[in-house]
Amino acid sequence: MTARHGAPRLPSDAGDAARSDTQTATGAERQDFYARIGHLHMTPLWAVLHALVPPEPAETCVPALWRWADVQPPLAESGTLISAEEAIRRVLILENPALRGQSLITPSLYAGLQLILPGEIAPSHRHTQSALRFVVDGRGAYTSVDGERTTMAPGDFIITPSWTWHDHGNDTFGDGGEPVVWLDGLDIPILRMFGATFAENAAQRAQPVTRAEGSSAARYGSNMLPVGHVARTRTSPVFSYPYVRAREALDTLARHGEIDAWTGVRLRYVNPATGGWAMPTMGTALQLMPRGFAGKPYRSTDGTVYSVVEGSGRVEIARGERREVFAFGPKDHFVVPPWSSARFEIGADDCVLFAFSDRPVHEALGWHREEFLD
Ligand code: GTQ
Repeated sequence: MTARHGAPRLPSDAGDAARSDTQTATGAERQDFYARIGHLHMTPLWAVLHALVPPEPAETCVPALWRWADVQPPLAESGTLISAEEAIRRVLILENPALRGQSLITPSLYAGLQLILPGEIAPSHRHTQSALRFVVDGRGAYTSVDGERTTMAPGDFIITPSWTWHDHGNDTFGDGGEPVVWLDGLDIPILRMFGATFAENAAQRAQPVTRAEGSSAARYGSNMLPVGHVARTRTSPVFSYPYVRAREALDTLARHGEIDAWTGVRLRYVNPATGGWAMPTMGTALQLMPRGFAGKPYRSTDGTVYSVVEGSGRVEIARGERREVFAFGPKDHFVVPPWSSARFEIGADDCVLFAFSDRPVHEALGWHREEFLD
């Protein structure tokens, strides 16, 4: 900075300029200046500072509910419109009403409902995005990850780690064959933001099965690890977390009365090799709230997607003056935006919810915040 120009005296925001006792330019002069620096692809910070650095998170999306009764018929209809083979992935994306056309359920998360019919194969591919599956309806479909199949049952949580080959199929036939629907959660927006999206199709439609079903569960998911195991990634080597076991754990804790006033009984899915979240970018949890539970409001910086497994209730989602109440039941999905509070009231049966968010990212980078409100 030369003496001729002097030290810059920038008002902290546009409003301060009026109070300044030195200079300043007229509105027209400023507009002219902005236009001139605009040609240099520059813009004044003071015009946008308040929006860039707000006192608390701006509202970037809205609460939304997808009722199974509304969603199931078009999902079934999609099965008559296109095959899994042609679609590659036959998914109806859950789009936040405030973010239509962007394949976003929150600014950082993607969610969709995927349908596989008996006899179908969704062909093998891999991508840098991580995916989670949470089985919503039907049983008997499978997903193959790196040569090992996992058969799906309602409430199972299954992981597709970044850059692993995966195909989905459903070889249940005849009377026993069922359409299977699961919730897909992917970190698509996060990788998009970082410019790190890569994908590849496999040569074969379905990858060869190279390991017996249950191998990963035996090796990593039995509260034991192979001696000498070294975690090479942050993703859990247990790629299927069956509902029966998770449900039993919640039930035992609930019966012993360990009910948190905000969340009931809430357990997170863990990577046994690190103790961390099961996936590096998406945190997953299963939550039981007993019948009649009337919870207190909770909010956190991680916008959260819920899949209702059992029971029914109401959730009040609030942010400032905005307040919305959704009545929900089994197989419904809803989203709680970042920094909106959620308060649950549970009906006549115990309620189980699956939840996922980008909390591991917030925690890893040191900016996660949560509030337990009254
Ligand atoms: O199953 O691989 O919902 O690649 C979106 C992108 C599912 C998948 C989605 C995908 C997949």
